[in-house]
Amino acid sequence: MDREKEFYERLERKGVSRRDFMKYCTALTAALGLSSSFVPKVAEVFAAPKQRPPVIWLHFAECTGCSEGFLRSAYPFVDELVLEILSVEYHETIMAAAGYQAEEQLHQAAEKYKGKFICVVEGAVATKFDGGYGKVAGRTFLEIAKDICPKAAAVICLGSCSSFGGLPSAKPNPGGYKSVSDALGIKTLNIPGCPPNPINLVGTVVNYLLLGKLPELDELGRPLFAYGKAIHDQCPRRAHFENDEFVEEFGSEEAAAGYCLYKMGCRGPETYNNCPIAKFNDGTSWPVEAGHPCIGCSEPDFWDKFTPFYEEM
Ligand code: FSX
Ligand code: SF4
Ligand code: F3S
Repeated sequence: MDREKEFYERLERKGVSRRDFMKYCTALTAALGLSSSFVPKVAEVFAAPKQRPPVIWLHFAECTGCSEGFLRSAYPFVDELVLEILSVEYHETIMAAAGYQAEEQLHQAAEKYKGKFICVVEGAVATKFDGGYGKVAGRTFLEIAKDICPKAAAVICLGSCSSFGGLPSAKPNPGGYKSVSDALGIKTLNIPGCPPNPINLVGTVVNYLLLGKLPELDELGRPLFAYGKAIHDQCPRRAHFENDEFVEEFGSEEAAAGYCLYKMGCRGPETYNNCPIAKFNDGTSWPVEAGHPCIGCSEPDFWDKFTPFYEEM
């Protein structure tokens, strides 16, 4: 109870009321496809966590946009997530340790929590020339991935690069970059997007803590709660041009249809993600709402498959 009290006091100091927090938990519960009776339990995962799963967070070939997006997630604040809900043992971007000390931490954590830790991976793995296109501390990404990933209880690929190869694997791909799953021949849970929405990682972790298992996945390893529907099927621009009132406002069906970004090359009909519902930057907006067509950043083969971006499909 004390812990819970402290949690709410901390939130309050950050300008977040209990009411705002409960609103967030309600949205997260709905996003996870759980009934509203789960809302107090979801809140409890944040406020009074019973266990803190150890996490080793690896970085390979990427732009670190995935961590950037995650570090900017408002709820839970990243310090809550790192210190209270998860126990992040190794994360190159945010850990204080560097050099030899950091390496030691990685090896010790992988041994100490063998079979128990969650391995979060950002970035693709170079496979040609013995993995020579990417190294950390003198070891190739491939060596590190082969060493750490099989020791984890689960491997979560955060972002399109680790999930599907993403930008580093775009043609001509001289380093032979591949997804973690293809490079190692293992199954991974994939949270694609360039960058992915942090709420989908939070949802996956909450699902794990709440129900003791990872969420249900599609055939590409993506949690169905987030990637079960096409962008186009949730897009307000579509709702608008199919909406009589909107057609009336625009004067004709044709003019209303012009509001849709399909002719500007929108890949919404081929892209599975929850951007229209979850949105980014604390639910402020998402690409199509901001006036830019979806470029299919969370789909396999994103880049080669969808370029040139502004050509109609
Ligand atoms: Fe890739 Fe993430 Fe795009 Fe960047 O770590 S999915 S290039 S947002 O940073 O991996
Ligand atoms: Fe579909 Fe894109 Fe048009 Fe939205 S803007 S309705 S996602 S094609
Ligand atoms: Fe990416 Fe399309 Fe969403 S470009 S962020 S999947 S709207």
